[in-house]
Amino acid sequence: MKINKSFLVLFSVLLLSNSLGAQEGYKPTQENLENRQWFQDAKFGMFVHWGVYSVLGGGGDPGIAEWIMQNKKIPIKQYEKLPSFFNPVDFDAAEWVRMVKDAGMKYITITTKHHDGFAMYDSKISDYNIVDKTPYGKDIIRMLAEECRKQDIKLFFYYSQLDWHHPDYYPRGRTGQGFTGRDESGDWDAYLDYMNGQLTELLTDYGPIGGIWFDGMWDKKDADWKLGTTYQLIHKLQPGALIGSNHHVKPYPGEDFQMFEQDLPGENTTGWQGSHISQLPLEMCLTINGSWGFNLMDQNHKSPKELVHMLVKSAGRNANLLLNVGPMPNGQIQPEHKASLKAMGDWIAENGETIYGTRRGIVAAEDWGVSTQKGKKLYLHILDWDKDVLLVQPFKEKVQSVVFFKDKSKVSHRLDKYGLLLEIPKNKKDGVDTIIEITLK
Ligand code: H79
Repeated sequence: MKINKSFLVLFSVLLLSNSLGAQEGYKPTQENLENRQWFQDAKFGMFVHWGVYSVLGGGGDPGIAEWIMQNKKIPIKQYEKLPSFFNPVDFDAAEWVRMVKDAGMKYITITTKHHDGFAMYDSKISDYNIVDKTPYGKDIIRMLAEECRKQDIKLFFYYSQLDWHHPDYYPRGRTGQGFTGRDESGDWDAYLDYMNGQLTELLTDYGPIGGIWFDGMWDKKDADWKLGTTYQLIHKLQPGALIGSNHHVKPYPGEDFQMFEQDLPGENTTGWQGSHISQLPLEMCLTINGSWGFNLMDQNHKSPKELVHMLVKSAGRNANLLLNVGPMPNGQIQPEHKASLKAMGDWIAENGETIYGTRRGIVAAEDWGVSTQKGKKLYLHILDWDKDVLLVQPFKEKVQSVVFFKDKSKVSHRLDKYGLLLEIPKNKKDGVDTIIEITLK
């Protein structure tokens, strides 16, 4: 009996430490639930990694960008010179948001503070911010927030819990150690207060926001982050704001969506992704080349076709695509990336009906492609199939009609116990995505 009891105590302690004090018993408000639905319907957003690191453009290394402080072991004293070179005179919020709309994207998620600890907004509780430390001296987050409101685009804030600059981020985690030059001491609770203070600024001074996109908790995954306090604070300030965290493990109570970095849900090519797929809205984030922040040497641009395929494959797995660009230090988006976004917008203008507002369809993702669905409309997206017939199986539903989405011409098909056999003649194939529209009975 005694053993059982202590086992129970141990078990609940383990449970508690596992969820790191997250917002246990959290019940999302009606507004939050509606926003989750909006989010799932929206399908496509733009991720922006912009900070004083952008000035260095990776320092000639195609594999380095927003991590340059860590990768090149730049002490804080030296890194603090960077803000004085950050002067994005060509930044035009209206142009960015226009570009986002033309790409068919419905929201923007932007770095308000990355791991380097530099605030890209007018923080009052730290002068390590864009207004106080750069010659530019303007709050780009405010400009963007205003423009997003004008053009009906939702704005989400990326916020790094990990901080390579703050003295109280102590004990240190896996990164940002001795090279930063910080004293080997600090007050963890003071750091959490600071972080909650910045989040309070972001959630009170910029109007209604889409949500908070956390990153960096993995740096100290066993620390007591007091997530419950932070998540409660956010949900109190803006109950409709969605919380997600890129901690690479199963979502904690209080989170409203789950994200996957550089991988489709369930895939783990990066090697650090958890395999758990929750019932929450899902989002995959992806670099448009190989870098998050601006990198001068990175020529690894994904083609428009690859990008459309990622959007479609995400949708077919119930996930949004958050496609990242790293703006240049002058405030412009690289022309190659603008062109790709434009190409995606052109594709979506034709085919958006098969993406927006859909969910993963009844046909599971296969090597040939995926399905999306809205009510009785089932869309098969054939992305990679060069034969003239395709057997979709299992397929148990009755069908009313089967047509090519593009021209609504009939698709010859046979439905039997083996599945749905489709004929796709060469002249009906599309180089990017052959979409079959099935109306179910
Ligand atoms: O903001 C972008 C990146 O800077 C950030 N997340 C995206 C959205 C990012 N940080 N780290 N990573 C991406 C790669 C993660 C590597 C990890 Fe590890 C592997 C984290 C934990 C294991 C190696 C060991 C790096 C940190 C510890």
